[in-house]
Amino acid sequence: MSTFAAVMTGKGTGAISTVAVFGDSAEAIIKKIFKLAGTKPAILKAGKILLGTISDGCETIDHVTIGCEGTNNFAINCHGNPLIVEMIMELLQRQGARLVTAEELLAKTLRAEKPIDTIALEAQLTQARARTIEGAKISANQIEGGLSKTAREWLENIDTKTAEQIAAEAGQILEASQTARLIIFGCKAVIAGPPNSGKSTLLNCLCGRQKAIVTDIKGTTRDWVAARCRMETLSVELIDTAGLDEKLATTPKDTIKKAAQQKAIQILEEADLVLLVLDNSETCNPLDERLLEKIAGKKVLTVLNKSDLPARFDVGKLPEELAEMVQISAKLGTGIENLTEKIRQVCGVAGFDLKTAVCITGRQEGLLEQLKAAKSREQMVSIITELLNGRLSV
Ligand SMILES: Nc1nc2c(ncn2[C@@H]2O[C@H](COP(=O)(O)OP(=O)(O)OP(=O)(O)O)[C@@H](O)[C@H]2O)c(=O)[nH]1
Ligand SMILES: [Mg+2]
Repeated sequence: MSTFAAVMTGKGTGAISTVAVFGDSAEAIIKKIFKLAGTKPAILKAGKILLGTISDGCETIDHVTIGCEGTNNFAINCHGNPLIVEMIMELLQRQGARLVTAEELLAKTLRAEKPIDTIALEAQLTQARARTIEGAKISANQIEGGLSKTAREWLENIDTKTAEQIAAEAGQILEASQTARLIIFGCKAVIAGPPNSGKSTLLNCLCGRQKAIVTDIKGTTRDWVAARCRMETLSVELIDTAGLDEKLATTPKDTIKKAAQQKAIQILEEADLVLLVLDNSETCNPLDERLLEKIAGKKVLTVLNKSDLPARFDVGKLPEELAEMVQISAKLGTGIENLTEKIRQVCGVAGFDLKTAVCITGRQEGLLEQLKAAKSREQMVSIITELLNGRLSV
């Protein structure tokens, strides 16, 4: 093993940043670049926190504390200016440390502490990136239980279980994983619909501030506007898009409106959930063909807005796939609690058991897909072994 260094704190300016140094020569490198405050030489004993300076030759880079976390395992806590962090990283590199990502370094330290399977390692790393506490819990539950336990049980019982049984269990895990991923990594909800239906008003209402411009002019929103909000266990990135109207998309000369239309359609492709906002006070809510095409097969919730105005829209005309509906007035803020509850239901997160075995990385999902299709026991053993001991993908 060689020596590795990584910035463990987030990008940008903060009060402090932490740089981890781990590996064979970590102690030797720290001894070269760190000078203890006072006159005594530094004794880098595990469990100690030392105050001093990091220097490049006779030039002081920063006043820091060094956490001696274990043998050849140190945390340099420096000031949070990215320029200072960059100088320390460059110095460490010149001293022979290999610069890696925080995840890679964490994986190396965890593996050095005790033998750990790849699923458990991926779960520990994902835990740090979860957007909600519940998401962090789902990840934590995969370490000893969850997918890690299921995979070990599959191997133990490989002679008694049929390929069909394992395929069915893998299928269930893959299905639950879709919901788990929304809780762990958050949900991208695109607000779409015809012009003037109240999409921007809804965005502002859900995120609690005037983020998007609202006017009574059709085609107000051009570029998309995004805001993040919490709906209990769900962290939702809301994206307000330009009102979709086939006429606007084909208007000659109006390049900006055309571009806005294209962007809105493109954003729909990335949506985990589509909030289709319609105007209850209009007899006609034109449903753009491109919109219907893009939302086919997606989670869709129809939001019938402007419920404070007399009802003119005949909801019976809507196609079957848009029947899941909730009525609100984004302007008055009525029906919003019901809407957020419906969003959680449509996403399947309401009542989700955090102990369920799930995949939390693309690597795991890919292997479970292969397992579903595996025919022989040898194939199944090889896939499950890869699942437990393969290369890390986080
Ligand atoms: N009465 C009533 N008016 C609303 C409601 N929601 C939005 N409006 C009004 O409808 C008009 C259009 O609202 P926007 O939020 O800009 O609509 P939009 O869908 O974003 O429009 P585009 O960006 O042009 O596609 C504004 O005058 C809003 O004040 C509502 O619940 N009730
Ligand atoms: Mg708008």
